[in-house]
Amino acid sequence: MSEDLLAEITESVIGGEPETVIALTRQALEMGLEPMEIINQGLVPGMDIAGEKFSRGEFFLPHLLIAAKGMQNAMELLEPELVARKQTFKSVGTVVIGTVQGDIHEIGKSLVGTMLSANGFKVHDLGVDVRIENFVSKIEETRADIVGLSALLTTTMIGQREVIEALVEAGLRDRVKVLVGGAPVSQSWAEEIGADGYAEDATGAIQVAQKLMGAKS
Ligand code: B12
Repeated sequence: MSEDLLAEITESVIGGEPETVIALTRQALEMGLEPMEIINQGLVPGMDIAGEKFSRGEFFLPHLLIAAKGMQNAMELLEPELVARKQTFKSVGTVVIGTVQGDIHEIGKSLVGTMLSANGFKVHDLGVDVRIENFVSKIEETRADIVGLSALLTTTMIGQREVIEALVEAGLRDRVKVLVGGAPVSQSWAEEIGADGYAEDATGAIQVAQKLMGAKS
C-alpha cells in the first residue's frame, strides 16, 4: 500500500506533475509515512530516473526542471516535518552551507541543510551559486563551526578548493571545519583539496558533521 504510493510519487516526479507530487506527498504524510522514507524511496528515485533520462537524451532541460520543481515543492512540505521530529533546543553547532559559484543545483544542498538543522545544528543556508567571499564573510560573521560546500558539476567542484584557499588567506581555516559533498565529489577529492570531511548523502552528512564537532571540542 505505502509502496504503491511511494512508486506513484516517483512516477509523478518523473512525469513532471508538481501538483500531483505535492498531493501525493501530503497523502503519504497523512498515512503516517516518515518524511525521510518519502524522500529516499519516493522523491529521490524520481530525480535519479529523470537524471538518467536526461543523460540518455530522452529528456531535455525543461523536463528536468519540472521534475526538480516537483521535488522542491514536496521538500517545502517535508522540511517542517523533518525539523519538528527532531526538535532540539540547544544548538549542536553552527553550519554555513551553500552550493559553490557557477553551480545552481539546489536540492541536495537544501536537503543536507534541512537534515542538519533537524539534528540540532544552527544552519545558515546561503543558497546556490555562492561567491567565495560570501562564504568567507558569513563564516566570519556567524563564527561557524562547519562550512558545507555542495558541487554537482565536475566543472564547479574546483570551487570547493577555492573556498578552502580563501579561508586560509582570510586566516579562518583553523577555526572552521570544511565538509564537502555533491554527486561528483568523493572521499579522495576531499582529501586532495584538504577538506575535513566528505559525505555521500544527507544521513552521512549528519554523522560526519557530528564527528567533526567532536573533533573540535
Ligand atoms: C535536478 C538537476 C538539475 C536541475 C537543478 C534544479 C535545482 N533547483 O536544483 C537543473 C535542470 C537546473 C540542472 C541544470 C544543469 N545540470 Co543538472 N542535474 C540535475 C539532476 C538530475 C539531479 C540533481 C538532484 O537534485 N539530485 C537529488 C539530490 C537529493 O541529490 P544530490 O544533489 O546528489 O545531493 C545529495 C548528495 O550529493 C549529497 N550532497 C549534496 N550536496 C552536499 C553538500 C554537502 C556538504 C554534503 C556533505 C553532501 C552533499 O547529499 C545530497 C542528499 O542525499 C542531476 C543528475 C543526478 N542524478 O544527480 C543532474 C546533473 C548534476 N546535472 C548535470 C548538468 C550537466 C547540468 C547542466 C550543465 C545542464 C545544461 N546543459 O545546462 C545545468 C547546470 C546549471 C548550473 N550552472 O549549475 C550533470 C552534471 C555532469 C557533471 N558530471 O558535471 C548531471 C549529473 C546530469 C547528467 N548525468 O548529465 N540540473
